[in-house]
Amino acid sequence: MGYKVAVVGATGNVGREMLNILAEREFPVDELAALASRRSLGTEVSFGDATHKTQDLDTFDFTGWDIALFAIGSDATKKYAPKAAKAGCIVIDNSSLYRYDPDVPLVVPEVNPEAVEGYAKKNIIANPNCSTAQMVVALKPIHDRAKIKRVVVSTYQSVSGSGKEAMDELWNQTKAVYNPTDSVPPKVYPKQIAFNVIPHIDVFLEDGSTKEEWKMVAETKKIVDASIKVTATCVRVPVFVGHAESINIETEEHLDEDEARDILREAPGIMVIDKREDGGYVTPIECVGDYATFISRIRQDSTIDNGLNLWCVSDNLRKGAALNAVQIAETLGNRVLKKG
Ligand code: 11C
Repeated sequence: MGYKVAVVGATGNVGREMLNILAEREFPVDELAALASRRSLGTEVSFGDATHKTQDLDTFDFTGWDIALFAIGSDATKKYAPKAAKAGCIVIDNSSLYRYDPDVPLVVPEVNPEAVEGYAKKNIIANPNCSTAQMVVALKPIHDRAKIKRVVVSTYQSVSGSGKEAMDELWNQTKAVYNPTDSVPPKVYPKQIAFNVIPHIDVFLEDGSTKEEWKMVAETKKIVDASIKVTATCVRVPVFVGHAESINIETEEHLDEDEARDILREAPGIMVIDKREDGGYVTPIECVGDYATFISRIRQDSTIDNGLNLWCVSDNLRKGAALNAVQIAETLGNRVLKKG
């Protein structure tokens, strides 16, 4: 016997990936509901070899459903997640709405799988922001060995993190650069994204940081260890899929770069590609469609006593969103629900 699973926001970038990954990983689904807003009603989505017509989220009754994977914005989540949770269905939510709620676990299964057991207070488990998810997978094994004191991270984030409209904006602006009569003014982003980089993701906060940067700080503390200090600069780059991060790590104990490479090689969810030669590292375009968090350019930071630098790349729609959500469902299944 398996699970009755609903995917909420089944026609979006992340919802479609959730359906692909549930099928690819053979999650034990007995019954599937692909839910969407009225606007996308009746759209067909693929689940393995089958095709499902989307059903109306607004009128759907979650009673008797085991798990709902939510991939809709915070406003819609606020309306529908409590309804599903109250009906007894466990919500795994990809929005930022519940991430900082002390009664809601925020889970990356390679890092804090045990946290799923705290789901019952609200019947909700939160999925972190994509840029946090891949970073904490890399930080955890280093923290366990040498205790991380401080992290300085700069991100290079792809436009798929802002949805399909942003991908279209990059595509159309890129074409327009070669055909200037088709000028495409910025709409999703505050400045042109084609052939440019923009040091601004999400809204500005009072201290001059952005919400994306704040999320990396707050979520790392909740998932890994509240004592870790993080400072982040988040940048949008003209890449369709795949986020990259340059991470500088200061540890309490000394960790040699070779040992760090070995530890990362053994760690769950990580693939180390680190040859000190032309092309001996991973770039975003190579990680698309993959499950792993790729680590390259591991080296000592000789400006401090105990410092390491590394380069971290992952598919933001997979490890950063849909894959992590499905892994949470798997962890919940193995540790708590035990069906299938
Ligand atoms: C981006 N990280 O790349 C964002 C997208 O809090 O789940 C995901 C936002 C979030 O724009």
